[in-house]
Amino acid sequence: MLNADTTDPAVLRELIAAELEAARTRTAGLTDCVEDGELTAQHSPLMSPLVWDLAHIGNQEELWLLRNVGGRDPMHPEIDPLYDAFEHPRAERPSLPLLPPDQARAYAHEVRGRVFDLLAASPLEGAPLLDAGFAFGMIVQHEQQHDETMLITHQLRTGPAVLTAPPPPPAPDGPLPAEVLIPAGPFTMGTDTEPWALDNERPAHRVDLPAYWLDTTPVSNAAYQEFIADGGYRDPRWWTAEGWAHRQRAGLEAPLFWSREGGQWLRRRFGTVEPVPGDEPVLHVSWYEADAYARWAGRRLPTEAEWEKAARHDPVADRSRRYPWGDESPGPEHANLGQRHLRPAPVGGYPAGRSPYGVRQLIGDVWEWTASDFTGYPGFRVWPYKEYSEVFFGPEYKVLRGGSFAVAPVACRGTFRNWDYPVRRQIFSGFRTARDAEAG
Ligand code: AVJ
Ligand code: FE
Repeated sequence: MLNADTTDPAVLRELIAAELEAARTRTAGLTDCVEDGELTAQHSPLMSPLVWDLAHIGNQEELWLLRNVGGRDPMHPEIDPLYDAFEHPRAERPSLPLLPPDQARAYAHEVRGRVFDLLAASPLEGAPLLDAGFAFGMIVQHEQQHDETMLITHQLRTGPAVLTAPPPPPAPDGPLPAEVLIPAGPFTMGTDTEPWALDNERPAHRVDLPAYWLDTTPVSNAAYQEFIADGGYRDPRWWTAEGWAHRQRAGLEAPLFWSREGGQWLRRRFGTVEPVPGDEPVLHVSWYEADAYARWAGRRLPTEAEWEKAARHDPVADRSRRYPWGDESPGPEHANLGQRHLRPAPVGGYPAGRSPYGVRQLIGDVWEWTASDFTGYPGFRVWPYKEYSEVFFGPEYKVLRGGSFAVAPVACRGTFRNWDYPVRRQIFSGFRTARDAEAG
């Protein structure tokens, strides 16, 4: 995978081609496994029909690579508004005159063929969109992000299972300390050097934090069940005012996809109903639920700065690294990424992926809710368009960190920031908790 040392254009071209292929193979896997009727249906008002994502992937690729980088004319200007995410909210998309599945596939395929011609002829330098292949990297990440979105649609879909994957590895060693101390001091948050980092990850800046304790692993289903059993969903003491109002209005009683049968918690996972595994990170909780659990536990959610320091700071060299384990691109020994598995790995897994402070599973498994609102870093500059990040800045969105089992390595790093409304829980979201270290 790309790092800041990849400067040879021939190497960069091969790497981009491989990432484009990998994204398209994944897209095909998510859309070829169901009948056309399931591609055009809306499985949840929260999501687009799968066929919308498919053509939107092609349309964004045409817009950024063929038109903006390559200077080509629009292929089908009349379809642009259909696939502009800001023109039509998701709930409306099934009623639009969308390209049917065969035409959506053919369009994305035709765009891709022309993109490979463009890539072969591109110097991959000499313009901001071209340097280090940035626009190609942005489009690769965009497709992978929509692949995660489509996997969420698969999770919301009812009916028999169509996706399969082997289970993730078990946690190899004995009980770990519940939390680790991160000593007080400054660290570098964000990046100026990660070639394909998006605008909201920039610029690098120093942040000084007081000492804090952070959970060694994400919160498990077993721990979360104690919160439920202790009446956590019935006690407004643990909830913010908005969180409690939402809990009541939405009738929340457990994570999304959970059901109770004969004293046992079950969950539906990609079409299979199974007992909730106690040792896995809790999944499909809203920010409000995560925040309430933390308060019940006498703790709080970490800020995103606390999350990033634990994930990136090397206290010996006093520098920030790309990943918890170092600068090396993620391998299967480091993290549960890329939809290799269709579930998070048991808590305490991936010892090779731990951070210098001993924190595990920061990358992969579950997106981790943080206490932080989504805002621009000091010195933020829109790049290359304000609709990626800036239009979402503000207190309505909470930041999630670290990526889930559904995130591709190319779209995940220690600086990567995701965001969503605090009510959302169809996403692959979990959390870990923190507390202040006593002064002195
Ligand atoms: C960064 C995951 C919040 O899916 O809404 C996709 C990514 N932006 N197309 C989203 C994105 C434009 C975005 N998230
Ligand atoms: Fe998009």
